[in-house]
Amino acid sequence: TSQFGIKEALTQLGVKDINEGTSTGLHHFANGEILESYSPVDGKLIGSVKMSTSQDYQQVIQSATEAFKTFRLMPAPQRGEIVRQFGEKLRQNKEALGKLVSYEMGKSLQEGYGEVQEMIDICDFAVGLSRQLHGLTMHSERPGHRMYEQYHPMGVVGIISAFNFPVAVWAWNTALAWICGDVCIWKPSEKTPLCGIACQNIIAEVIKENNLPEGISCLINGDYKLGELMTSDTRIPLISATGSTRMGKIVAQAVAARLGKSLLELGGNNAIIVTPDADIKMTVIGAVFGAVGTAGQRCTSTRRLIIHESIFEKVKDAIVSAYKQLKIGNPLDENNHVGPLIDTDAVKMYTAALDKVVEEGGTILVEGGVLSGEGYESGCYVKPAIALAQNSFEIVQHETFAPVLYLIKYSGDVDNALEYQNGVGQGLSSAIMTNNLREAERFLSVVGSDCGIANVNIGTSGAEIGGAFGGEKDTGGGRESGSDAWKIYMRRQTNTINYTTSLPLAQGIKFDL
Ligand code: UN1
Repeated sequence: TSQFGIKEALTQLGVKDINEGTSTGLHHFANGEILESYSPVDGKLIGSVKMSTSQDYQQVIQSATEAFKTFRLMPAPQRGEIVRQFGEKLRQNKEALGKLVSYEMGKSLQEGYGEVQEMIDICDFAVGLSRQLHGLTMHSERPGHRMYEQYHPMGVVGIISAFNFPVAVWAWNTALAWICGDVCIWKPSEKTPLCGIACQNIIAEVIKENNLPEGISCLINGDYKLGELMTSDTRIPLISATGSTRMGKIVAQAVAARLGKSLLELGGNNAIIVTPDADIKMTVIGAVFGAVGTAGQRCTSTRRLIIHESIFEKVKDAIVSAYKQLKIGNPLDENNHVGPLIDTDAVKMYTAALDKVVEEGGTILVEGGVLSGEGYESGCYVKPAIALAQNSFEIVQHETFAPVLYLIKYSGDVDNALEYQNGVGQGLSSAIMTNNLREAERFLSVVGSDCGIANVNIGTSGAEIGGAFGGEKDTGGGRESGSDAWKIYMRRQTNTINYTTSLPLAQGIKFDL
């Protein structure tokens, strides 16, 4: 891997030393066991980090709470300036961080860079937003009264993130939380701890250069037990969690039990509806990237293609032949389209899904399989597969985090396709490929897609940061990133001011003393 400059990237990001036992300092309280990070690219040990104990956790939460006391006093546009500097450092480190993401997580180098680009974009967005944390003013029903609302910083935000976007999801949360005046504690996935250290090193530099308290950005590595400490902690008013629906339900219940707020980004089961009026060439690009990009490990990955029977054969043949062009291999080599899955457990789930779809009566259209031999030593490389299936199959209803695409045939009008599209537990992303205005508008209407994201003539993955990102039903209902997603990071206060010499009551109530 040295030919791809991984060593240099690790050094630049200050991650290399972790392997030699030195702590990053800078707010990384870690006195627990060692967590080793192996690359799915070549199966080699990249480095190891120390996990945080529950005592470490107490120290972290304390310094975060302390940091909040001063950070909340900084004017929002000045907090924006901190985030602007963070975005600048990300630009300087884009190549190194993108490489680390690709090497530790296994996504293609292009996608690794793309992930860092999402971080930079959300910083830019947040900088502008830092001057636009607007509340409304209302006309009071009482004379000589003024009513308005304001948004105040809320406190410590807990971020629990997944392996598949090991750096961007943290940035979507922190960039907004910071301009909102909050401080953050991040527990990254145990599968990508070095990405977490690298990010923490970058922001720690900015914090230091500006003489701000370190507790503004805290990092803790560890397993679900650390997550439990966070979710049950009343000192963390908001928990933002990304991961499986199973995990989200546990988090949601723990946070709700103490009436905290949670922002959940959970599983997807995303479909593209391909109608008789679809542009086939565009459909193939959107569907293939959606299904095999990130080796099918995005929550927005395309899992189902719902194709009209009149064009089924044509679309199927075009997609099957596109799959023949796919190059599977080291994701750091830009000639390859598909890298490895995150680990061998993920490979097992992939294999089990393919067995299951056949067991349920599906037909394999593009054979899957685990690759072995030179270049595939990690055991994490699999062939993207396609199966003809029914929407009602149990396995089709289930989100398998792997490149398995199900083709489903529909007949009649677009409502029948919509029934399939909406006929799953999850509600994250959806798309329709059509040049028919009526079908497109039907898809976007109240009786159309029930997902948080609904696209026309675009695939299901690769959302821009400017929109609110998230989904309904089993996806958890949270919205992150653009639009007004910032509001969840602040507490809203309604203020009524009386500038008269009498005290009229609302609702016309008379109360004379
Ligand atoms: C995820 O998979 O957790 O829309 C997030 C996309 C990316 C984010 C995916 N912007 O595919």
